[in-house]
Amino acid sequence: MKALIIGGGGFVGKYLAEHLMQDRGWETVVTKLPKETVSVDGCEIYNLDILDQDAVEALLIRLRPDVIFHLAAQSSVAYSWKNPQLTVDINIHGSLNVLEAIRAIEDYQPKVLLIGSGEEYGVLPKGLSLVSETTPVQPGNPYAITKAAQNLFGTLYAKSYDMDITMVRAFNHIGPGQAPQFVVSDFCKQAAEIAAGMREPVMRVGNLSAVRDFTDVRDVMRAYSLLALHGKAGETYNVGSGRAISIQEILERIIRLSGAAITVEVDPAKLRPVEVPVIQADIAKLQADTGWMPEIPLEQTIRETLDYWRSTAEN
Ligand code: A2R
Ligand code: GDD
Repeated sequence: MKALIIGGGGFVGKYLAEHLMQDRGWETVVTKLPKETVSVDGCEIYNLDILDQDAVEALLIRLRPDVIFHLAAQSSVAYSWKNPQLTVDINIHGSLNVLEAIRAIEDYQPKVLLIGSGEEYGVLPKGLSLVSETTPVQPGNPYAITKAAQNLFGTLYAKSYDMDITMVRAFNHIGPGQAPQFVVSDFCKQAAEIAAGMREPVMRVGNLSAVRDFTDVRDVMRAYSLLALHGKAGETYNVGSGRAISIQEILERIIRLSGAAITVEVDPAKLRPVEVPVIQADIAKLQADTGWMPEIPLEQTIRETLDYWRSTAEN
């Protein structure tokens, strides 16, 4: 099996490449942006900007992968409020370029995984706490709108052109190496720097009342490869833990694990114009079709993320 990871220069790309090569034994090729560096042993690497459809098509003709994992995105909800145009360009226009490039190649039918988001669901209808794939989407921010659009295009292309596309709605995934603009990484970095005496003992936070569904990135990678093997064409799958936890609780765990005396201050710049209060995945469909179960406890992921930032703070 030959796999191509598009947008592999980010957080998930490295974990996915390692998983596909080491756990699955698949030949794996990664694309990244020219400014990025990717170092995964044994992996072929190409520069690719998904806004250039000709370049996407040329690479696909050259490689003809059996499976394509489309990760490339503007992935920050917070930044999507600041630059909705760029978010639309990359997440909608860029994804369409990938789909159109595949369609333009004769006799080519790869499995495609389009990575969307649990954010697509937005504010839940009253009385509902878990979201399943049939829950109507009501995206509550620009990022979520772009991922909902990507999902609609994927569904449409699978049905209209008989393409083997499976859509994923990934809920919050975390782990060592994630950029510090995301909450667990952000809090762990601040805690590690406070413990190392590099900053005053004040943790700057955003909205602590939000409730989210967190999964270790390594568990999420297993779900992606299982979906590449068993996910149905034209179908959407939630990938999350099925458990929800408040950001307040996450903060308390990180402070406790850091062992430092830390006070907490809300930073108004970290509050978003609108916040979806609760996002929690119903993962019954994923489990029924793939047998996947999350394995890594949240406490372990937080500890390892804190250790990652501790070692960075020491160097
Ligand atoms: O935005 P950058 O400079 O960090 O680069 C991101 C890259 N990317 C692109 N790749 C090709 N052509 C483009 N025009 C383009 N624009 C951005 O996609 C980054 O290296 C990668 C996405 O990685 P992360 O932002 O680290 O996201 P992560 O956590 O790896 O999530 C993977 C997927 C995304 O579709 C998320 O929206 C979803 O999972 O949750
Ligand atoms: N980043 C950040 N920093 N978030 C904070 C903070 C803070 O100081 N304080 C509270 N939060 C809250 C945010 O308001 C949000 O409700 C929650 O923590 C998680 O925020 P992020 O970690 O920034 O992630 P996200 O939920 O906006 O988006 C991530 O998960 C999505 C899937 O649910 C990203 O990885 C997306 O790409 C992904 O689709």
